[in-house]
Amino acid sequence: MLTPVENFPALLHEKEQQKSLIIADLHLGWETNLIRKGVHIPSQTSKTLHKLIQLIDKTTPDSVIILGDIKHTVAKAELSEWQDIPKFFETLKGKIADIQIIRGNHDGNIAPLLPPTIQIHPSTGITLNTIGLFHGHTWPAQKLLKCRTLIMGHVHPTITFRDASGFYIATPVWIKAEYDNAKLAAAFIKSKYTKKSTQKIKRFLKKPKNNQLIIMPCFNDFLGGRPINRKAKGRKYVGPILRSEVIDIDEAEVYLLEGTFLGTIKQLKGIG
Ligand SMILES: [Mn+2]
Repeated sequence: MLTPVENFPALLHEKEQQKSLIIADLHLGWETNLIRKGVHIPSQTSKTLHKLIQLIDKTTPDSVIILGDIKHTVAKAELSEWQDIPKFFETLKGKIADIQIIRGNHDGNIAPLLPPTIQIHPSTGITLNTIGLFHGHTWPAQKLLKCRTLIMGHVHPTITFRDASGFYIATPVWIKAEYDNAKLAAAFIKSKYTKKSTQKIKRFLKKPKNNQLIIMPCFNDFLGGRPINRKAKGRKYVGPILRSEVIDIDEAEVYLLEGTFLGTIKQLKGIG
């Protein structure tokens, strides 16, 4: 069973008494990027940690799985990240033993910052029963094609509203889209053609199935996102799955973190 945790950008997966908490896009250390621009904001890492601990206390999971972008700076680790990130995970480890990380595009050199007991998986993802978990900036691994549900981060979806007096409100949202498994397999073959993988994938092409893709809201409260209802003309969606047009993004459903269904992306376009 897969359920969103009310008022949190998190999913809880339960099977045979095993509970896994799934979150995405921590972007720890984003504040340091502003220092170069002359803006000094005290580290916000402890607030993100506090929120995660609150969430763990509420849901009592056996494991935590983070779908990438633990840190914010892409290639190397900034000095403050060398202090903040190890501290973050040492505290988290005291709360929960099983912590698993799927690498995001911001997670170059993340390993030395983490306690050795934390498992690091490639960005192409892992499977959890019938669910596939990956970051989203690259194609998922071939084994994820057989999953009924795919869950990714990377996009940081938000929705913006503008009222009559010109005020803007932006809020993080969930996106749930249906996709045809056969179309996804076809796009996968086109993107990374190898004879070996094609043989194995061909059976997916014969069995079109309606599966679902869930795009997770960003866990970090302070970071903005991409307003999905304000896509500028000519600007492409992020990540190869959304760009492949396997997913009819206009028909994707949008939900607030407290659970309210807002409408499809097509219906929400133009209100921001
Ligand atoms: Mn990312």
